[in-house]
Formats: sequence, C-alpha cells, structure tokens
Amino acid sequence: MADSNFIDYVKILCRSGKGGAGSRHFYRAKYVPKGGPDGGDGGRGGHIILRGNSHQWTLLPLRYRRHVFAGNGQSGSGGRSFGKDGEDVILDVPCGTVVFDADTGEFLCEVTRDGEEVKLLRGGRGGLGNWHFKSATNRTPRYAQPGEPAIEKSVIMELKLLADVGLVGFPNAGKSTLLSALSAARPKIADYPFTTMEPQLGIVSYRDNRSFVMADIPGIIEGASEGRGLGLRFLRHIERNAVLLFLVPADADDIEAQYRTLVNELEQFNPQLADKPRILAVSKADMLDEELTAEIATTLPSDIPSVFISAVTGQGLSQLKDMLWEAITDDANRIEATPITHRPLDRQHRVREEDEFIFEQEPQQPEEDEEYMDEDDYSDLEWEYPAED
Ligand SMILES: Nc1nc2c(ncn2[C@@H]2O[C@H](COP(=O)(O)OP(=O)(O)OP(=O)(O)O)[C@@H](O)[C@H]2O)c(=O)[nH]1
Ligand SMILES: [Mg+2]
Repeated sequence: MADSNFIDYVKILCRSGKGGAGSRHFYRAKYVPKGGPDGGDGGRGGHIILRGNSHQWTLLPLRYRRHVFAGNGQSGSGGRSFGKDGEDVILDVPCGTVVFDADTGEFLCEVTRDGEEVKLLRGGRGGLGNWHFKSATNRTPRYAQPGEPAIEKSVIMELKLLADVGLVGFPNAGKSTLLSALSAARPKIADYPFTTMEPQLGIVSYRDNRSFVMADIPGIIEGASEGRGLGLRFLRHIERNAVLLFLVPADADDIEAQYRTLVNELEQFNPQLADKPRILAVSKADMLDEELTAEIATTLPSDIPSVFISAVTGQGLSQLKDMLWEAITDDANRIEATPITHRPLDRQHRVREEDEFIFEQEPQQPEEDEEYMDEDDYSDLEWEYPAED
C-alpha cells in the first residue's frame, strides 16, 4: 500500500484552539480616579471542521499533513476589547469519510455530502473579562475567567466509498472486466490474481439517462478475514453499498461453494453486510455452451437471484443492469436513505502501520501575553481598594 495514492485510512493528530483569557483590566485615565473594571472577553479558540468535497477521492492530502492545529483565541484587553477568535481549520475530505477516536476506536462523526460541514473538535470558549463580574458588592473584581482549554485528539479517518453496487468475488473472477464493460472506468485487467490492488469506481449508465455507481474492490479469498490475500480492509468500501453483486466464474469447480465462502468472509468482517440485497452473476459465460449452462443453472443457490453474464460478448449484461437497478431502487435502498451504523473500530479492521504512527510532539503554542496584573501593580494606578466589609 505504501506506494499507492489511494489512501483510505489515515491517523492524524487534531487540536482545536484554546479560548483566550478574559482580561482583568481597570480603566485608567487622568482625572478619572475610579475608572472601574473594563477587561474585555477572550476570543474563541479555532474549531476543526471537516467539509465534504466531491472532487476529492482519497485521504492522501491528510497523510502528508498529520498535524492539524487550529489557532488559539487571543486574550481580551482593556477598554472592554474582545480578543480575536482563533482561526478555524477547515479540512476538505472526500464524501464518505468516517472518523473514529484513535485511542478508543469510538465512532465520532461522518461526512457524506458535498459541502457538508461537521465540527470535529470545538475550539475553547474565551473567558469573560472582569467587567462582567462587577456587582454591587464587588465593584472591583480582580478576576476574570481563563479561556477554555484546547481539545487534542488523535483520530482515524476511514474512507468508505459511496457506491450503489459493490462487486464481490475471488481474484480473477472478472470483476474489473465487468466494470470496464459497463462503465467508462478502465481498471487494469489481467489473468493473474490480485490485479486490482485498490478500489475503483465506475458510473454505469442505465436507460432514460439514469445511472448508478459500481465499485470494484480487490479480490477476496478464503481466510481473508484472518488477513490472507489483501485481507478484508477493502470490504469497508462495500459497507455502504445498496446492493452486493457476487461474481463467480463459470469455470469454478463449485459455484455455490465459492459463493458461500465469499458470504462467510463478508460476515466475518461485518455481520451487517449479510442484510444487504445480493445478486449472483456467473461470469465468463461465453465459455459455456447451452447444454452446460442449463446444467450449471440447476446447481446454483436458490436463495439469491442469479444471471449468466459475459463481459466479453455482452451476454446477460442488460438483464444484469435491470436486476441491479431494481435492487437499488427497491425499498429506497439508496445510500442517502440507508444510514449505516458505524460500529467502533475493532482491532481486526485496523491498519497497523497507521495505528503505530507516532506523532512528533510539538509544544503547544506559548501563552500569549495576557492582561493579567499582579495586585501590586494596582498601586501605581492610584486605585483605591474599597474597604472590605
Ligand atoms: N472468457 C472470458 N474471460 C473473461 C471474462 N471476464 C474476464 N475474463 C478474463 O478473466 C481474467 C481476470 O479478469 P479481471 O477482470 O482482471 O478479474 P478480477 O476479478 O478483476 O481479478 P482481480 O483484480 O485480480 O481480483 C482476465 O484474463 C480476463 O480477460 C469473460 O466474460 N469471458
Ligand atoms: Mg480486478
């Protein structure tokens, strides 16, 4: 994965801005002996905001960034001046980004729509200046609120591609060939396993100017849930798909057994995947004659709709598109309509080299000069402290 540009998992360190302190200033001017408290409020610390961007396809930019710090709020000052708010950081992320707490694995938030903004970390609120604390009993409050502290969190961002149909099959089943036959996507195709190393999306046009999105993901083999082959990490990209299209080549020894193996591996990854509508396509059907097709048809699993297809001759492709379209539009299975629950990240789904990434610890930004004065400083203000009662 290291030399790939498709980054779908990244760990970054985020820190919102600290709130600025409220000021403890007292008004002073010639001939105004008791100007009174006039310390202004501190500014708000910057937020860390995520924004969905449909032009972005991967989390690559974040991988080079790693540290995301928002600006601190400035302290308030005399004359009831407010401190300046800290600068917010807006991070553009691809639609479909899910964020987890890196330490606990807990789900934090997700961004699915273009332009959608989600506040990941809130900046600290600024403290109130002493002016607010003036009262009949205390006309010279010598205190002000400090700003709220910053929030620091290391988070894991995962990209779960948004597609309507997810292709599931062993290596060499013909997934990429099918995607290239149905869409303008041109994934690499070859007769060796694991040609596809990273997910690919293609837009399949359907009748009446309608279209849907299909995702080709790397092949799955038996034991993938224990990390064999490319493992299961790419399965996260079909978690959101409305329909799963299983592809088993016509020359497989036992089509049903291969299908069951795939289903089993998927369930190991996430039991929720079992609830998705599925369609079985027997690929490379051009290698079969009619007699053989009829014979194989009787051995196919009966609990799932199936179709014989060939990406080479085009056999069965329009029937397949009809079936997919029906399943996608059926009971509003579409992505927007089916919010998925994101379970906390579990150990098995984590990407070790990312998880073990250690951030360089940079010191927090130094405290800005605050308008704090020691009590002694008040003496040269000719300020008269009221008698304590
Ligand atoms: N005869 C025939 N061969 C096909 C068909 N579809 C794919 N193939 C061949 O099967 C081989 C594998 O095709 P791919 O599309 O790369 O398979 P894949 O499922 O994407 O494989 P991985 O990316 O390795 O998981 C290639 O040599 C294709 O030419 C088909 O419909 N008919
Ligand atoms: Mg492929």
